[in-house]
Amino acid sequence: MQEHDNIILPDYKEYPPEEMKARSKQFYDEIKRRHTVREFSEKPVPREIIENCLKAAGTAPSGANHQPWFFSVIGSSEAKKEVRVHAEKEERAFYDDGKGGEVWLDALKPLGTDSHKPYLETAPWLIAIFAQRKGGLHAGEQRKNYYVPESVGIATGFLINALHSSGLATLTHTPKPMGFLNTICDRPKSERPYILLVTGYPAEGATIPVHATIKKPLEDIAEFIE
Ligand code: IYR
Repeated sequence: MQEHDNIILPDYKEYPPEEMKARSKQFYDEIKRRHTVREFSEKPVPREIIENCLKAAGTAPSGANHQPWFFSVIGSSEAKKEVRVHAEKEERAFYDDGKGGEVWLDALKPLGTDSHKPYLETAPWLIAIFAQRKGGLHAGEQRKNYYVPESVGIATGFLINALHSSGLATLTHTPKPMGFLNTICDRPKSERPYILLVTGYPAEGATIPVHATIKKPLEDIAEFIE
């Protein structure tokens, strides 16, 4: 077996059970206020906030700790417009030219989405999240990465949580295919565009679909085998 070093678990905090109950409830109350938003304000968001949220995302667990993610943060009007033009082209094929298929489009009806994606230009930041098939822990390495979709999914969850906690709204957008993001962001072919995360302040009077407010109750999503 290869040599490895350990250190004492740093920064762990144990709380009394009563405090744990209160903290877990507080976290739930906070995260259940998160809703996907499709109407964004143009109000600028300081880059430092996004940087902190990305640092939080970067602490996520990952296969072999290779951290197989890359975040291209798009803030210029020109680049956002380019993203919108390409995304709407794919969305027109999906919604209007039959690519989505009847069953899928039917499932989306309660959301009321269509091929128009004005928020791709309105929101101050678009975060293109890439999944790296190759990389390793250190810059410049080309080692194989492991559990890539799982790892990037977890990091994306951390990022959404961090943005929400900071007071920002998000939208997980996934135009298909998203290869145009590699070109716009100048990322190599070995990186797969994973999600385009739109973030900013919600527009004044922003609405959400009633459908999105329905969350499955605990007994439908979990069981305890005791
Ligand atoms: N990417 C399209 C379609 C879409 C697909 C699913 I699954 C959604 O939950 C929402 C939308 C769009 O963004 O409109």
